[in-house]
Amino acid sequence: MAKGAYSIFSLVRNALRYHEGWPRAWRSPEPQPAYDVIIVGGGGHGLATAYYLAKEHGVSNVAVLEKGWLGGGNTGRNTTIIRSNYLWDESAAIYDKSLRLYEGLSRELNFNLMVSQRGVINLAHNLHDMRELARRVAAIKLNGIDSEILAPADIKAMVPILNVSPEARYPVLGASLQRRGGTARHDAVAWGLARAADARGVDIIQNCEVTGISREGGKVTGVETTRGSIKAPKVGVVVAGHASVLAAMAGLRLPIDSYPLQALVSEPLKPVIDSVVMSGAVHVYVSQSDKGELVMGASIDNYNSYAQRGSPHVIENMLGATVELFPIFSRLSMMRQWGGIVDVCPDASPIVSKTPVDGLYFNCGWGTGGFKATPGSGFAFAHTIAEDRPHPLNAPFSLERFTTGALIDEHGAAAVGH
Ligand code: FAD
Ligand code: PYC
Repeated sequence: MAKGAYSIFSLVRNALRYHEGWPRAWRSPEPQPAYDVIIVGGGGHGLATAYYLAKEHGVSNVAVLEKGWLGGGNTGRNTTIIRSNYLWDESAAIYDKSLRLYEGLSRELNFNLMVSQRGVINLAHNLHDMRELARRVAAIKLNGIDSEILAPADIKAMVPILNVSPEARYPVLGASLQRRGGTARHDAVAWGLARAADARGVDIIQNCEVTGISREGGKVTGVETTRGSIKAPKVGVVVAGHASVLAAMAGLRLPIDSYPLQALVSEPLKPVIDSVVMSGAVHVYVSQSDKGELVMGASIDNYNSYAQRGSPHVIENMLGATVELFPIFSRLSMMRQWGGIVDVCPDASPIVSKTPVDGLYFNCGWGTGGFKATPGSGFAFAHTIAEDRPHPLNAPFSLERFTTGALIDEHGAAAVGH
């Protein structure tokens, strides 16, 4: 029977059983005493790393240890925007690899990630923005990535509810557009990767917090957890906003600052916007989910914190700017607000790297923009761990760049205020 027909049959059968009896998408094993590789962090990047370790390198004696639930960190808290419109060649390579992987991932995982390439529009509000935008579009195109410049009339045609009047408080002078950019359903990404990694033999262990990183003679030997000691000659740490905490467990200090980043969703509306609109200058990004809710986010709160909340004044300012740009939102009610802790490097680029401890690898620093990088990051990090050397995609993102000075400044491409 064709797979599609089987899925429909299964859906109907389970609906008639009041949705009781669905098989689990992944096992819930007890931790084993030892593995070939331990991945700390069950977000999208950790799960993608485990999936590609098994798929690309035949390394499946792997445990993913997650202190809470899968995708409960930034993976399940982000605003789901995917794109690859980055300025520098190094970033373009890894983010576009990721976008290309996303384009085929629902089919590969046989799991609907709801990838929607509806176009990402980045607004320019002043002359400086326009000059910067022209430079970026040219650089992006030189890397073979789709990018174009829109005039206000083109933007209005794509987003009729946007106020492009020259009288507006934040006048829209133009925009860049990446048509291949869009959104993907964040928790589906975690679940699809988890199911596929589990099917290849990876143990996914939730409610298992890593409390220590064990070392002997400069080599990693395993981890201490709330469920006991687990040995492994290789440990990959992928814990986003908690990277510095885990690094300290191994006696390392990372050039990372952790900040809250907030997002919120509105009550559901009929379809009003069918692309993603971002404004780095006024700190607003908006898209509409399939349920009709507007999904919006702000810039980071500008103080360090591990509290997944954030300050009201940040979203108050962001909503003020949103209403200036989209006057029809003025009487809309917001339903939910939350925060995630993002890990920001001085150059707003990630760290995907070996460390001075043999067998210990870190993948972090994706800051406000790592959801789009999930498959690409996992692909490159799996190679780094399996081969004990970086993949060409992540070689520029090693820890050494902070001593050599070969920084990759992507503050502008982050498109979210830092
Ligand atoms: P996470 O999903 O945070 O996973 C790390 C996991 O590690 C967590 O589940 C955590 O519980 C676990 N962990 C931590 N400490 C331990 C420990 N000691 N032991 C075991 N487990 C531990 N990016 C985009 O590209 N597009 C967007 O639209 C976008 N919007 C965002 C909006 C918001 C509000 C936020 C907060 C972030 C946004 N991002 C966006 C950034 C993106 O969400 C992250 O860069 C990305 O999801 C990081 O994935 P991860 O797997 O590395 O981290
Ligand atoms: O990187 O596209 C992005 C993004 C959008 C919202 C937060 N980060």
